[in-house]
Amino acid sequence: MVEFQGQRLRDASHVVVFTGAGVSAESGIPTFRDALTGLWERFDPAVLATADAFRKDPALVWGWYEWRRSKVLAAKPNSAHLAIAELARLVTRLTVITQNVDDLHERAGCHGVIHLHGSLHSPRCFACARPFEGATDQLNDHEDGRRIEPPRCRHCNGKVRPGVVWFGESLPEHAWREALAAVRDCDLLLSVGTSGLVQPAAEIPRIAREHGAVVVHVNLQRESVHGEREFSLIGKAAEILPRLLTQANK
Ligand code: BV8
Ligand code: ZN
Repeated sequence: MVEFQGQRLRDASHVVVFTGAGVSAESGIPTFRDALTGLWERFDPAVLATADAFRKDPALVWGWYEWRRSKVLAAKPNSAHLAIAELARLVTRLTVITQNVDDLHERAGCHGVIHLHGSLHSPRCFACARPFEGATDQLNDHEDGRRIEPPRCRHCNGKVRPGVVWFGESLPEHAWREALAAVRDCDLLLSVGTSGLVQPAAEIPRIAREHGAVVVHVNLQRESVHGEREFSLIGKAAEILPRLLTQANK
C-alpha cells in the first residue's frame, strides 16, 4: 500500500482542505464524538444543537454556546491549523471548508474560510435575524453548564441565538454552493478530523473523488478507502499536517 507523500500537494493545481472538530481537538476544543466535559456530558449535542431546544430552554442553549465560545477564546490555533495556513501560501490554490464554528483557521492566518455550519462569532436575532453587535458577558473558561439568558435584539427585542447551523436547518446557501464548486474543481482533497456523520457535509469527500480528485483522510482512526487515489493517514492532525507540509516543501 503506497503511502501518500506531501510532495503531491506541490503538483496539485487546487487543494481543498475539509475539516471537522478533530482539527481543533489539540487546541483543547472538545469534539462532538468525545463526551463534552462537565455538565454537558449528560446532553446530546444533536439534541442541544436545535432550534427546538433553544425555544424550550433558551438560557440552557445560550449558556452551552457561551461556554463553547469561552473555550474558543481561551484556545490557540494548533500546528495543524498553522500548517494549513502555511500550505495555502505554498500551493497554487487552496480552499478551506470547515464544519467547525470556531475561528481557529482564521486566527492561524487562513483567508476566505468557508463555514458550512456557521460560526460562534456571528450571533443573530432569533426573531428578525438581524446580526447582534452587542457585547455578551465574557465567561471564564471553567464555568461550564451555566444557564445564561440570551441577550435581546436592539431592534425587535427578540432573543439572540448563536450564528450556527442547527440540526434540521439548511446550510447557508452561499457557503454550500461555494464549497461544492471548490470540491468539484479540486484535484486533491484533504479531509481532516471529521467523523463524516453529518449530512450534507459528509458528502464532500465522495463528491471530490467522483470528480477525479485524490482524497486523503487524516484521522485518529483508519478510514475506508476506495481505489488507489484515496488514502487514510492515521494519527493526530497536529502531527500529520506539519509532516505533509515538510514533504511539500522539499
Ligand atoms: C440539513 C453547528 C436539511 C452547530 C453542526 C439522514 C438521517 C438522519 C438525519 C439526517 C439525515 N440527513 C440529514 C439529516 C439531518 C442532519 C444530520 O446529518 N444528522 C446526523 C446526526 C445524521 N443534518 C442536518 O440537519 C443539516 N441540515 O440536512 O438540512 C434541510 C433541507 C432543506 C430544508 C431544511 C432542512 C445541518 C447539520 C448541521 C448541524 N450543525 N454544527 C454546533 O456546532 O453546535 S454539526 C456538528 O457536528 C459539526 O459542525 C460537525 O458537522 C458535526 C461533528 O462532526 P465532526 O466535526 O466530524 O466531529 P466529530 O466529533 O463527529 O468527529 C471528530 C473526528 O475527529 C473523529 O473522527 C475523530 O476520530 C477525529 N479526531 C479527534 N481528534 C483528532 C481527530 N483527528 C485527527 N487528529 C486529532 N487530534
Ligand atoms: Zn430582532
